[in-house]
Amino acid sequence: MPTNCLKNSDWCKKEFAKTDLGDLRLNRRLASLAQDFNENINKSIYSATKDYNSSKAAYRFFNNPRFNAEDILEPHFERTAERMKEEDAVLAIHDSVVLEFTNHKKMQGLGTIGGHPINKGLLAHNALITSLKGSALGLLSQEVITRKSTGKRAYYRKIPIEEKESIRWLTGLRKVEKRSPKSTTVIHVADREADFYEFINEANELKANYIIRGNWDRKLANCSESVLEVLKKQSIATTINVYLESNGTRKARTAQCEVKFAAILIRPPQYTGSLKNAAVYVVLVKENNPPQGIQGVEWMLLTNLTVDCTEDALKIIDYYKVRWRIEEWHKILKSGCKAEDIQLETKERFDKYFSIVSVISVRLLWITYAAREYPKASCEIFLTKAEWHTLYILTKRSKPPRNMKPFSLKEAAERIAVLGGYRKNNSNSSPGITVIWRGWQTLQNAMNFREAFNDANMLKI
Ligand SMILES: [Mn+2]
Repeated sequence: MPTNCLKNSDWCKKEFAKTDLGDLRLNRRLASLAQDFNENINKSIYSATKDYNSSKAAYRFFNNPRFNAEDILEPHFERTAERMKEEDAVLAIHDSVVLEFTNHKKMQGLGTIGGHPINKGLLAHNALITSLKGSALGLLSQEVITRKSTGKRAYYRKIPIEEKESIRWLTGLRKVEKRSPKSTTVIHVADREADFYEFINEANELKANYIIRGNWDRKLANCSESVLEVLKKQSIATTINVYLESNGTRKARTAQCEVKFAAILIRPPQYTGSLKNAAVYVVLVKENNPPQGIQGVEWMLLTNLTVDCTEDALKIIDYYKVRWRIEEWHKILKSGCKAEDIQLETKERFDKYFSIVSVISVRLLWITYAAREYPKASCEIFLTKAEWHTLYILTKRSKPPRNMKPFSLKEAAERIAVLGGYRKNNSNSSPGITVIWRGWQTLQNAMNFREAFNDANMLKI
């Protein structure tokens, strides 16, 4: 259990305590803005701030050219690194999320986002640190990018990686390696987008561990076969059940998959020039009998972690499955924080706003999964006494007994989720991220009422 968790209602102050924006007032403004957004995660800047003056101050803060989004995130990166020190090994999950602002006609600094050329937006590339089991410890890198249209593919291949958009994956890798405590092993995890030779090469150069999903079958350096041809000849190591969450296009289901693994040597594509061959382990997860008309699971996982036995292969699969956390975090940013609805006129202003809500939403992700990883821990690691008392009253409709002990983390998360519409249907189920952020918002509203009634001397609880 990380003892240096993001704690109770003071956590905004603590998380941003080491902020140095060059002016004390700015540092304080940041902490109070973070507090406002934390209490109003789905609201506009106007309605999240307390009054006209504070919303004016918020806009002034975002307009201030003397600091940038990375200055805001710096103290959070440091806190994340501190939390990492308590783990022997962690995952650094890298991924990009598209933020669409097509209807924000006045916003400057937008780029293409794919699809129709009329669609405009930004691309946020992040590295989310989690425990090996998937509790979020924080971010260690964030970059918001304006995409340019890339032109012809053949030409694009030839330009050096430093000028390509995919440089963001290397930048993320370098930043995480630089900011990580030396005592903690970091395993970088990414989806198919990171399957390009420069990424694998860079990880090897930095002596960084990676697990990425292969995007295509390739010929090997030391024989005439391809990766999949080599795997075809391998015997099945084991069979596993993979639970697939529902997403926009598929229903949730459990897929029965066979697992194979092999050690291979891959070679750089010609256009990269003089890069060295790379020794890689490949783990294949392939669904046996996918339902009719549905494309079966087929993950070709590439890693530089040693895979000598079935146990090693299963570990790689388990770590890769945690990658899904970053997709859930994207969901909180978009559906929970409604980051795409925010009205700011330039990319620079948006970047600053985005860095703050990113930190807040990572905490909600942490609550969701810490409750599963450490169910018996006290809820006081993320709720104040007033908060869990209020949670008791809201969900029990009665007064908390005297000398009542704080809820366990699991029970508190479940009660928050109930406020967000969660109905437990079997004893093994745990609430997901959507009901948690909705419930969190309800609890924060209740805290506001409670404070107002207390201030008005109309309520003593
Ligand atoms: Mn992706």
